[in-house]
Amino acid sequence: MSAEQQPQVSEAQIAVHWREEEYYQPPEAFIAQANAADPAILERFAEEHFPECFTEYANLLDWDAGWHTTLDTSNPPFWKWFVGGRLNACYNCVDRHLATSRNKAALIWVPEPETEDTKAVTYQELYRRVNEFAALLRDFAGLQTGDRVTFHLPMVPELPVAMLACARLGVIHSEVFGGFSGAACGDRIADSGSRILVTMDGYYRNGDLVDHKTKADEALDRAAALGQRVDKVLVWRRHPGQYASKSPMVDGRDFFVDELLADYRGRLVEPVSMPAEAPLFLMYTSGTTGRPKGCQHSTGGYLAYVAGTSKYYQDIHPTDTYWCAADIGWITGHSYIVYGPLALGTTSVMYEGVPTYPDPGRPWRIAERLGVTIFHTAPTTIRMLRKLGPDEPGKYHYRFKHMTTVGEPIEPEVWRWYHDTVGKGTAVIVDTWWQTENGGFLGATLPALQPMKPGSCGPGVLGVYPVIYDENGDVVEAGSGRAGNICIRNPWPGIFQTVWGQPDRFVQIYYERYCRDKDSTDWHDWPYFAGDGAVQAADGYFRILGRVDDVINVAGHRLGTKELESASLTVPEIAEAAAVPVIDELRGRAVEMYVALKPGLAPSDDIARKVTAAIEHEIGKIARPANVWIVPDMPKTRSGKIMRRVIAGISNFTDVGDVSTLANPEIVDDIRHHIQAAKLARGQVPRELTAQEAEEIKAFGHTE
Ligand code: 6R9
Repeated sequence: MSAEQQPQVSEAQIAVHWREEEYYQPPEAFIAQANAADPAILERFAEEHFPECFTEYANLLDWDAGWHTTLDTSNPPFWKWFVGGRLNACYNCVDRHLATSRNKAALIWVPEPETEDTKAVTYQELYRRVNEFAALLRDFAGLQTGDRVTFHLPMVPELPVAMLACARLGVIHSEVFGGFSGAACGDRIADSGSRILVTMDGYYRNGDLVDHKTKADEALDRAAALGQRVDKVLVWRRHPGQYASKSPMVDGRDFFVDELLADYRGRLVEPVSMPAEAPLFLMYTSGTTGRPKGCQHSTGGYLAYVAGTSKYYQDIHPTDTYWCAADIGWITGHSYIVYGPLALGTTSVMYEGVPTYPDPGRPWRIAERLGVTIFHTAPTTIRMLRKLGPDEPGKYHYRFKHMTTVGEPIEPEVWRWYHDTVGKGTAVIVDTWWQTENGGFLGATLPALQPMKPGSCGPGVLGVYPVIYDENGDVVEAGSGRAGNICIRNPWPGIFQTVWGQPDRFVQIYYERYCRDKDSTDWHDWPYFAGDGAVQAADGYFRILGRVDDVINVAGHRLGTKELESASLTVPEIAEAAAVPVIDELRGRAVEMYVALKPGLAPSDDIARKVTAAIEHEIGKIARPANVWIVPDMPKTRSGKIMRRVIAGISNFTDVGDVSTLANPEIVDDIRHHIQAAKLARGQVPRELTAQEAEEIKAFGHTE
């Protein structure tokens, strides 16, 4: 049969085989205290009550003016929530708690060095610090409502202080993950049009005081090259008064925040009453094509959504000590360290450093010492702690009532260790599936009302109605055992408003795929395309298979293949580059790069090292490839597209699939032989992949 005659069966339609996992019921003690313990809540959020059901979330906030329209669909898919309403996000997260909880800890910050004391920031103290910094941003930095400001801050209390200060002024913040490179920060400064950068001299990571300010200089150079001038760099010092960076302060441009603040002591700034649909922040994420996307989140809809989901899914009560061990530079930290928990007036723990520093008992020591009741982390961290300290949790006397997992699919064996050993069999687990674009959870179990099932996130959350479509837009029925593209049929308040400066891309990437009628203003015609493959069991629970586009999820961070490839191409010797995922026991996925050299050049370790350095420079250490393979040529289609699924198969020792449509099929065996021999020699042969993993590798790059 020639290639043309073969039936077109897409990867997503292939049946997925694995055994169904058994349910775990929540403990009675948990149910007795849960915020959502009455099944009537499921009824209140049933589809016939949409969109009004979300007033229940909005009513968790204080509004300066009520809304006249809960959901405005007049300009699809640019949905507007709570139109006419006005509020201030900072007021809701800080000021309104003063009356009852002035001296309660809002944040408890745990520095990485165990010799340094833990610091509690009370709501009163947070109020003071946020007001002073807001005054500085307004009067010294000249920021006004609607301006953008970029932060490149690590996990220190100064980060939530800066976020809330912006929220107080209606200034749009854009935090770049501290681990990202200066160049990556510069790209985001330019894209968002920020004139101000807020950074820090250094921070602790794995025992070292990392020099961070140097990245600001690279960031500004990059931003300038892209046409964006930064007027001021505001530098917090990890130890006020002592400068920890080797990078010189530039006169008239760089300023120490601790020195500037002396002029703003005790200053108060009125919270600016913002329209519900005013942007609150940007969070950049990777997508299928090169340029990162600035996901723009709203004030009213977003804050209502994270408050509601924090209450019912995180089960946060005023008496809880809640620790989300994510980074605030990731959407999880924005929604579930800062905005959600603080909107509810809880105590939110922040940890500066690496979970395994100085040993894998560290998180459990923190939990014991602070009396943490709710713990929230990612599968990559759970895997690492399980590998390095499988018995450590048993040595500490903490007691969690609730644990969350987020960021990647969790393997059922890892889930069970989390449940039995970390949770000591008495905590519920909520596996939360969602994305940067979504503001808050999309798929999860209501912990007291819906049983847990290892490896599945559960059904759609309250007021969110997911569906799986096949390539033709037909519904893949629950229980059919077939995988497809998971979509959300309806808008919800946490959905991002647009891609900053690129509204066409917003529509094209997320809505065009399954839109039924572009002229329709009925939301039913505009399903949201999430870009994940999934299967739905007969009970309605979803199991997420991973990305269907060319994004590699390393330890919960989405890395675009195009970004990795563009970074490699900054090395002058490189002619072509392709990035593929390899299954990695700890990080979920790791990156492998395949590069081809310009004609006449000989392969060398030096060139491979340059590629690694370029990726670290352009994106950050998180993206460092596990291997860089220099190959004579890439497997390509007749139209010249690199077939990533073929090289992904080689890297993972799986079937490379049909190569008959390649322009150069002979290259495949050649590369396979060379690379697999090298991996054998390096002791890097992966274990046998699960059905789910094999499926993902086979589907990688299927959009090509
Ligand atoms: C919050 C966040 C989003 C991608 C998403 C999916 C994967 C996230 C998951 C999960 C399986 C879960 N993902 N949570 N996969 N189970 N509980 O992670 O945002 O960084 O944008 O990543 O992460 O593939 O599409 P983001």
